[in-house]
Amino acid sequence: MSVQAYAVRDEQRPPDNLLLQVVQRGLRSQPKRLPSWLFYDERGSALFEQICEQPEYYLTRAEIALLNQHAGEIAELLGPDVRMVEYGSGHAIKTRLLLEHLVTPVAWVPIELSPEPLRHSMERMAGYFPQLPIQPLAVDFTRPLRLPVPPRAPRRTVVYFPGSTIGNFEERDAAQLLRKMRSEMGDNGGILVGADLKKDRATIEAAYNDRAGVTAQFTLNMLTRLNRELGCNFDLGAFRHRAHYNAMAGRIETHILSDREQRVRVGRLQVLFREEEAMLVEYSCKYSLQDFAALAATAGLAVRQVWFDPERKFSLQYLTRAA
Ligand code: AVI
Repeated sequence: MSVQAYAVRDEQRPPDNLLLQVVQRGLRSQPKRLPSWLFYDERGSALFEQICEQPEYYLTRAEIALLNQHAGEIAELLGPDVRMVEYGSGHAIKTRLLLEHLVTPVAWVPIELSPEPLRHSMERMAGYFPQLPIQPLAVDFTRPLRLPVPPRAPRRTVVYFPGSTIGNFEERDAAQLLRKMRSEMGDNGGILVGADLKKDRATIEAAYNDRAGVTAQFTLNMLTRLNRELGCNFDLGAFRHRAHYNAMAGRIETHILSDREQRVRVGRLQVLFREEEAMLVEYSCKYSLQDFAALAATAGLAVRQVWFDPERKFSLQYLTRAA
């Protein structure tokens, strides 16, 4: 394994009181909203893995099917001596499928805020690719990055952002993130980004309302986390999950609904929830090819190639600098 000095850098971790500030601000705003990154504590991350296995959640299976079919072609387009910078530390299967086909990759740079998941994916990947230099970064990928110096000069830096996580950002933030990737990849680089496609409402809504109730648990776990980490007193039995497809906006909007009027302690703040009041916790945007090309264009990028899974539910898009 060639993990550079096991260098998990965490100098960009948020200060301890950030969580309270973020939550208080979100619950003071009208309508109430909380950021979706709050889902991902240890239990939330485990629940997300379970979501990916639910029969209704087609995204992960589609993306893997896509890579099974096209990874060779993708690697050919990217060429040899690629430095792969991955936003999010990577689902073992997806990253592995790509890396398996890359010719003499220069390094894999997984970026993940939490050191533990980062360490796990590094260890897994180092097991599969003992010769591959791994240069992990434990930082928030939405912030400006200082990429580690590669072990040799890459022909191209490719930012890999799988899983349709781009869809969890509002349009303006998604464009800003793409702009940031554009500057990180340099003139000759590219971005390989997963984007879930628009399709019939029933298929999309089922994916976020699985029958086993795993997504509902995942959503409500955010409140459990706030109770534990901030000493809040959310009554878990008095809130529920709702995921609705807003076809006009092209996105799933996930809310936590209050079953009754109630007050909740958040630090020194007492927050009033009215009966049926909805708190927004996540957008999951779905794109047409035109939507995504337009988004890329606002970030100075052009779509060079798009691959689909056999059922055309999901896309992987390769973006480079617009001429
Ligand atoms: C991580 N992200 C792409 C998932 C999605 O589909 O928006 C998160 C998720 N939320 C509920 N189910 C899955």
